[in-house]
Amino acid sequence: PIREAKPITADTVADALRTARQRSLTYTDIAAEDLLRQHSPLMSPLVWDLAHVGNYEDLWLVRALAGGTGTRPGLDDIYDAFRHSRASRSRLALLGPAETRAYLHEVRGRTLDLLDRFGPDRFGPMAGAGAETAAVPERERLLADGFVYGMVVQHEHMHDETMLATHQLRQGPPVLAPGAAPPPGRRVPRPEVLVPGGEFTLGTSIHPWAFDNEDPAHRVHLPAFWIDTLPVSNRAQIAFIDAGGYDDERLWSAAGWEWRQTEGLSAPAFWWREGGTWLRRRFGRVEPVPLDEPVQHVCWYEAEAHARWAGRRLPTEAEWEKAAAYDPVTGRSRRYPWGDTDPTPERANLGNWTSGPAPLGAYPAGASPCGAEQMIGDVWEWTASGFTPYPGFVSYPYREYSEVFFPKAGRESSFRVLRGGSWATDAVAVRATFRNWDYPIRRQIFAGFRLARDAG
Ligand code: AVJ
Ligand code: FE
Repeated sequence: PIREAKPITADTVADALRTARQRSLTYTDIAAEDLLRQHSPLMSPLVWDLAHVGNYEDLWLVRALAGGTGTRPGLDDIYDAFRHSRASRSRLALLGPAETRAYLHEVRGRTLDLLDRFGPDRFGPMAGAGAETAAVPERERLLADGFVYGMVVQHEHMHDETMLATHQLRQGPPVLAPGAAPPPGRRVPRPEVLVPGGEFTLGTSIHPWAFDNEDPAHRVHLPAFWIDTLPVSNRAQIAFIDAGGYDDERLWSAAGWEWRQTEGLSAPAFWWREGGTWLRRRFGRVEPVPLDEPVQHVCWYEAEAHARWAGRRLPTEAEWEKAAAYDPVTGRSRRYPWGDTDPTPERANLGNWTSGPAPLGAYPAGASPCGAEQMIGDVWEWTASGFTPYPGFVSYPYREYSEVFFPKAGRESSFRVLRGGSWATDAVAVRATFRNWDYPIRRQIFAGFRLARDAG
């Protein structure tokens, strides 16, 4: 296994918990009515997300480690994502904003007490792996390498990103402070890069905080392919629009065309044209669409149509991961495109540092071994792949994270895999092996795409 650059200690965990909580509280530091409102049928009221992260922490840290009935028994039903659809959550007997913050504070107090009891000495790396792990008592396994703390931290960051998507859908004047200016873009030396054919390792069996769906690592052979150095730009999406791409049925799959017709899709979400200029609304602010920025708020069907128009295709998730992480010199996959060290603001745009994607070419230091850039951060990238288990997948520690989203045997997935994280994803919640998924119609997420083609 890779030696962790920084050992995972109680302090590292406490810091990570604090950082995630700071985000959650910042995104919910708004008027009570804005927290309780259903801003879109696609999203939960923000106060539900907030209490849900506390409930998850209570389940997976307080109760899983210490036992007992929980910090506030009786809340599990309301905050169980599988029992109530997002659109129905505003009608539940939700905790109010002040009560929610008090609940989170109480749970966190218990978590920090537990961190003293189940401290770094309990986080020894998993002794052995595979078959042996079955013999490890459940709590020991949850604690190895701080896994369960990592799971809870990443879960909170996922909901923080979800809350940002809710903020983007919210009508009315801005309530979030804009972020820092991103680094400037630049023209890249080559528009596309070649990934030679051959085997590489997809997924991970050794990342201490990876989710079950990234595991097990396995060898995959891919024929040679070309992939774009950068994600598709707003400029290219406008060219697709101007070429009549949204009105040309031949470019769309049958399901995609049906959705395009039903929804009247004609541009990415949050865009409109005024005179000759494309404008967009971002978190309550109106601005001209910047041409040299990755396009976002497009669904998978739009990405697919654009790719067909361009005479290209979306990469599979295996292609995406090979382009992002495979190092032909060492023959192994890196944790991130640039190596195994944690993301920094020089290498990737993550964590809502900039409150939007950076211009294209802004991260030469984040290039992967094959020369692809901005693979981590900026925009989630739709891939051609459905969300299916890797060979030998075993659900851990709970089926509802991934397994229930996998298709039944012999069926196709209803979801498409997204890779690489967005500007809104925290650095701790993404890596080259990380797999996200959503329905091919979804546009409220911070997703764009990158094009590929066979090397013939
Ligand atoms: C991995 C982003 C698809 O938001 O539905 C949050 C993450 N799982 N709570 C989602 C998740 C449980 C999940 N995605
Ligand atoms: Fe959740």
